[in-house]
Formats: sequence, C-alpha cells, structure tokens
Amino acid sequence: MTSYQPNDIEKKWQKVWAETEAYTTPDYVEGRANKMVLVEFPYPSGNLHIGHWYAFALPDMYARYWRMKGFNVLYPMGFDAFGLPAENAALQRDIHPGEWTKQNIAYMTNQLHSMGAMFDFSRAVSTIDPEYYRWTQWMFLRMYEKGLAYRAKTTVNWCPKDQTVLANEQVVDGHCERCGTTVQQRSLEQWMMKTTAYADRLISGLEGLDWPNTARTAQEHWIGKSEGAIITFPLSGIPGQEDGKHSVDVFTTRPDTLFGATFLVVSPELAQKWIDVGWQASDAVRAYITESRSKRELERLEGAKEKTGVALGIFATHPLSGESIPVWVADYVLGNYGTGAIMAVPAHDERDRAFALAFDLPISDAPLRDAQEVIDQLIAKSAGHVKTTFKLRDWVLSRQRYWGVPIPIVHCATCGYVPVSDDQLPVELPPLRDFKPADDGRSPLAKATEWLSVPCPKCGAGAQRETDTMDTFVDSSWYYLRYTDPHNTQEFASKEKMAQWLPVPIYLGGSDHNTMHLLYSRFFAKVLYDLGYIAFEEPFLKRVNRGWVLGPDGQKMSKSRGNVIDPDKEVAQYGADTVRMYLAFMAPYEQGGPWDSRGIVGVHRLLSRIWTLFSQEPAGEASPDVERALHEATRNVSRDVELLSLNTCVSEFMKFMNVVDGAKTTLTVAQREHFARLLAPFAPHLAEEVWHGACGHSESVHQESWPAFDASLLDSQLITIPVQVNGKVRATIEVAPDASEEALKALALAADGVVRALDGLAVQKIIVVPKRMVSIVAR
Ligand code: ANZ
Ligand code: ZN
Repeated sequence: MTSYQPNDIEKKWQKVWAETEAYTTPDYVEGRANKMVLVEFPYPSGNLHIGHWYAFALPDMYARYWRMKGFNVLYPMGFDAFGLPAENAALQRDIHPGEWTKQNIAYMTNQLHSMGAMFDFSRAVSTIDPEYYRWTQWMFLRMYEKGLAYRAKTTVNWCPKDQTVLANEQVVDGHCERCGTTVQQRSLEQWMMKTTAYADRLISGLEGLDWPNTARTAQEHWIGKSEGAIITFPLSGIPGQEDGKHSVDVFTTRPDTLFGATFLVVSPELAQKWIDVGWQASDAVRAYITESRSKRELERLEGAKEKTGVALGIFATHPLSGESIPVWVADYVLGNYGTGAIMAVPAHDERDRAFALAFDLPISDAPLRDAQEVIDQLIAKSAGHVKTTFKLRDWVLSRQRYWGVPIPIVHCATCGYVPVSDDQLPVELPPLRDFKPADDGRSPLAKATEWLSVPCPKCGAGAQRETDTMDTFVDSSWYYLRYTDPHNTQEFASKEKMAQWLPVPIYLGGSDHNTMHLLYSRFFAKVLYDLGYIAFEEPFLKRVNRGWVLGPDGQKMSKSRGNVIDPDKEVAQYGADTVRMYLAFMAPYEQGGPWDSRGIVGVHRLLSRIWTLFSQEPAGEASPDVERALHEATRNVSRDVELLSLNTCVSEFMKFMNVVDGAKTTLTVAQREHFARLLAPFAPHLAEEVWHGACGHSESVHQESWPAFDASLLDSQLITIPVQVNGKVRATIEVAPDASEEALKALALAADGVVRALDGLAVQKIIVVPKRMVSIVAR
C-alpha cells in the first residue's frame, strides 16, 4: 500500500487531460443542454494568488457537477490584459507592457493548469489580441454612430500619479482606485459613453434578476433615480438688468415644501456660468468660486458640518407666494446634479438648516402642501413641471495612457472627428519605446509619429489619429460574448452560437464589481440588444458574489502584513485537491473567511483516508450502514452543491468516512465506483486516479454521470420516539421520519407497554408531535 502522493498523481492527470483535450467544450452535444458557468477573467498580474483559487477552483466544483448531471458545461477562461497596472509594472522593470503581459499570461496559464479545473482553454480570450480588440473598436463605432459614444468637455477625475482620467466608478473615497493617490478635478475634453441614456432601464432591468441584494441595491444607489420637480424662480436685483428678465430653475424632490423655501442656493459652477455671460459678480463671490474648485465632489457633499457660502446680492421671487428671497452661492450644491441650483427649505432639509443657522437666514415653519396641488399650480403658472433625475453620470472612457485599445477615430482639420471605417479595423496599438505618460493630458500615443498621421477617411487630406485609449472596462464589457465564438473573424460572435449559450445562467465574481464591471456590461448588453446584435438585454441572470479569503490573522492578505498565503507553496505541500477542498471547507462561499493552517491539514488527512480506503481490498458484502451513509451523502452533496454550499459538501465526505471507519469495513466494488464519482468534482485528480487504479477503468471519471441516490434506502432509516400515557413514558416505537400522524397513533396504541398501561381506561385524546413523541391522555 502506497501513501497518498498527490503531486505525482496530479501532474500526471493534468497532462493527460491537456493531451486528450478533455475539457474542450463543443458548441452542441446531442441530448445535453448547454450551460455556461462564468467567472470573472483575471488580470495578468504575474502570479495566481489564493484569491484566484477561491474564485476559480470552487466554481469548478459546481461546473463539474453540472457536467456529470448531463449538461454540456462551458467553463471558460481568459485574460483582461490591458490596463494601468501592467503599464506601471513594465515602466518599473523597464520592459514593454506587451512583453510583460504576455509573459504573465503564459506563466499564469500554467498555474491555472495546476488547479485541475475544467477550463476550456481552446476558447480562451485575451483582450490585447488584435483579433479581440478589433471588435471592441467595432462596438465603439456602432455606439459612436448612435451618439452613444461622444466627445465633450467635462470635469474629470484626474489621478496625478497615474497621469490619467478616471471614471467616477474608479474613484473610491476621493482616491484613485488603483494607486490610492488623491484624485484631482480637471476640465478636459474626453470621449464618453452615454450610460445616462439607459439609466431607467438599468434600474428596471434589475427586477427579474437572481442577484444578491447587495449588488442590486449598489446599482440602484449608483444610478440614483429621484422623482421630483423643476421650479422656476424669476430673479431681481441684477445690476443693469430689468427685474424678472432672468430666472433660475431649481430641482427638488420635495415640491410639497415649496412654501418653506426661505432662500435659493446656486452651485459655484452655475454662478461661474452667469459670470461667463456677463454678470458682474462681487470679488467675494469670485474668490469663493475659485476656492471651491479645489474641492472634490464628495468633500463638498459631506462637508455637512462646515458650511461655506457667499450672498450674491440677487433676489428670487417665490413663484406662488410672490415673496422675495435672497440667492446665495455655496458649494454644498453640486454643479452637475439636477439644475445646479436649489430652493433651500431649512425647516425640512438638514443641510439647508445647517446653512441657515450658520448664516443667520430665516427658517419658515409654513405647513407642507399637497404636492400634487403645488405642481398643478406651478404648471398653471408655467412656473414648473415634474422631472426625474439620476445620479448616474456618463462614463468617461478615454485614458491618456499607452496600454489600452486605441480609439478608432481620426481628427481632420476640415471634417472634424471621423470614424475609421470597419474594414480598417483593428487600429493596432503601435509599438512604442517611450510610452511614459505626460502631465499635459496628452496621450503617449502622440509620440508615435508614423502611426499618428493618416489620410482623413472622409476627404483624404492629412489627418491625425485619436491618441487616447479606452478604459479597460470597455474591453471586459463584452468578453463573455466572445467565449461562444472565439475564433470568428467576421463577427464578434455569430448569433447562432450566442443563442446556444447566452444569456449567462450564472456569473460568479467579486462584490468590487457591483457598480463598475457589472453596470458597464449591462449597459453594453442593452445597447447591443437595441442595435439588434444580441438577443437579450440582461447578460447575467444569476450573480453570486464570493467572499474574501483572509490571512490566518483574519486580516486582508497583504505583503506588508506578511499574512499572504501562496497557493503554489500549499499545492507543493498538500496537493491541488487538498487546496481546493480546504478552500471549499473553510467558509461558506459567499462569506469567505480566514485561512487556517490546521484546517488544511485536516482536509489533507481526509483525502489520505480516502486514498487508503481505495487501496484496500474491496469488501465482498456491503455494510448496510455504509450503504445508507453513501446514499445520504449523495443526496446531501447533490442538494448542497447546487446551492454552492460547498463547505457542507466537504463535511458530508467527512461524515461518510466516519461511518466507514466506525463500521470497520471497506467498500464493495459498486460502492467504490459510486464514491469515486461523488468525489470527482471536488478532488478531480484523486477521483481520476482511483477510478483508473482501484476501479480499473480506462475512461475518465469526468466523462461519467453523477451518482443517483436510492431514496427508499434513506426512508427505511427509522427513528425511535417515546409514547407517553398520562405523562409517563410507557413504550418506544420505531418509525420512518416522515410517518403520518395516523400511522403514529396506530403504532402507539398497539405498542406493548401502552396496551398494558391503558388497561381499564378510556382514551380521551392523542397528541402527536411529529418526529418527537406521542402523548395519550386516558381516564
Ligand atoms: C427642497 C427640499 C426640501 C429638498 C426637503 C429635500 C428635502 P435626491 O433625493 O438625492 O435627488 N438638490 C437638488 N439639486 C442639488 C444639487 N445640485 N446639489 C445638492 N443638492 C441638490 O435629492 C434631491 C434634493 O437635493 C432636492 O430636493 C434638493 O433639495 C437637493 F425637505 O429641494 B430638495
Ligand atoms: Zn477630412
């Protein structure tokens, strides 16, 4: 008997699976329904960390289970390979980001093989492949044609360290999501996508989805739909202007509070616009506007404690009462939300109250009105209307960095922005030695002089290519479509192939993508659907957010804390099957938890016991206890794996092994075959080895079907319950756990001890507590 040596076994089978293309998934298999199990494709950072194992090896159990259940399961993999981190890493190491990224992809692909997962590498996609990004550019052009991709001057988040623009979604608490540097505000011309055009549908579409509540509400809040009204206030007291000639619109969600409005506040941005068209503002106002520019949006919104502002010396006329109220400028009102101006109601709004108290402005206790009534009056006076606004902003997608998809646009002095024609795609990223970003907002691609000049696609005159590249979130917004048809050179994917796999039935990933990747992908799907290229509006029907694997100290793993678990080391010590099963056992999948070095030893011991069991001579006759335990484990594992309750699946294996040990027996030939198949999704290498060795098969266990359980065997497992007569236990009865009340009564009355105790008495009442007891009252 040899001891369990996972490393020999695992390498052997990984090689066999690769050589026999065991996991190459056909588009269609007679009699099997297709099922794609999607996990977020990784960024080629250089090394697989334990989080990758958690993210991929556990869903692999789920994918393998469904494959054995008779589905044609696609478990695809790819690389999200453009982006800042690769570029920064390449700058540090003084090599080209392309070289760096490709090395990492090769290395990580090898590491992925060591996981023993059923990835179909024949369908692998990489976003830096020109044959992939040809279609990223093609989609951009379709959006450009519809006005959904456009260029405009806008206030953007600028990361001074990465020297590029960031989307709102990439700014976390005022810091760059990637490098942590405090983000600045700059006004720049940028390429944008009109996500706001889909704001309503991005909310309503969430309804039918099987998503965690946290992900759904994160999106709802991010989109931030508010229903309210626009109210117009005529202005007076503007020097050199007739009173009532100009007016200001405010957005309010509370028109019912209109009679409590005691002043108006405009944002510094709106005040600046007035100055731009000739208003002679005071020096104090001008100074205040300049000062507020250095503040970030979040700071301004949160600065509840310390309210700042300046009176404009202008007055507004209340549209219904006719009263005159002062107008102020203050930075707690944002320039890019609603109309950029508010009516302040200190009696009902906290921020307005704080402002009124700080500047000694009146607070009115005028009663609330029926809103609808207010709106009717406003409409009658042409002084207002209902309005829905959203917090969502258009997606700023241009990046002033090298390592991204070139935006397929040409700037012509005569024709303006001209799209590159489809037959000229892809616009390939030129090789560039010096790809360092510059602080002037010019993209490094401006240095690719040869690449830069092209004839204008429209008039043929000398013109220049767009030098911004795309945010990598564009690349990842559609990658799952490509998995269905990865080698297509005519379309991003054929409709027939997409129809075979999509929409994605289950998508597993991280909660960090709740408002970024998941929102962008949904936007892309809706646009492609409207343009007739895909047949569904919602790409991901079910979403599961995994938990985090924490360090042994319960903290997030980080090099500085020294609590990082290196999966390669763990695999070298215990084997991939142990690492997989330990990660499954460690915590509920959606919860995550700390790595426990003793815990992995326990799981390794379990697999060693299983190994030993298979190396013993098979039993001639089945122990009824073991047989029942095997079917019970099968029932429970089948149920739990479908719920992604993988930790309880591993406990089922532990329970089963305890029964086997307790029965002091081994498995029969039939039981071995059953057990090997049950184990296959969890410990794919060990199961394959014993399937070939101990069970003597020559085909793969992963081609087998999932073992069925015998329910009758489970039902015959009887439970013992007591029978009382007038409060005293007189007998016990053996019954099936789901025995009916009638059956329980009959059995109880027939029991020996009960018959004796009832002698001479009349039964008044029988109380049945299912599975617990029967109580008889007699006199
Ligand atoms: C009067 C009022 C009275 C308001 C009241 C609220 C409560 P949500 O729900 O987030 O959409 N507001 C409007 N535009 C603003 C801007 N550009 N910057 C800062 N605040 C702005 O919030 C809408 C409310 O936020 C609006 O309704 C307005 O204040 C304020 F008891 O108007 B309300
Ligand atoms: Zn031209």
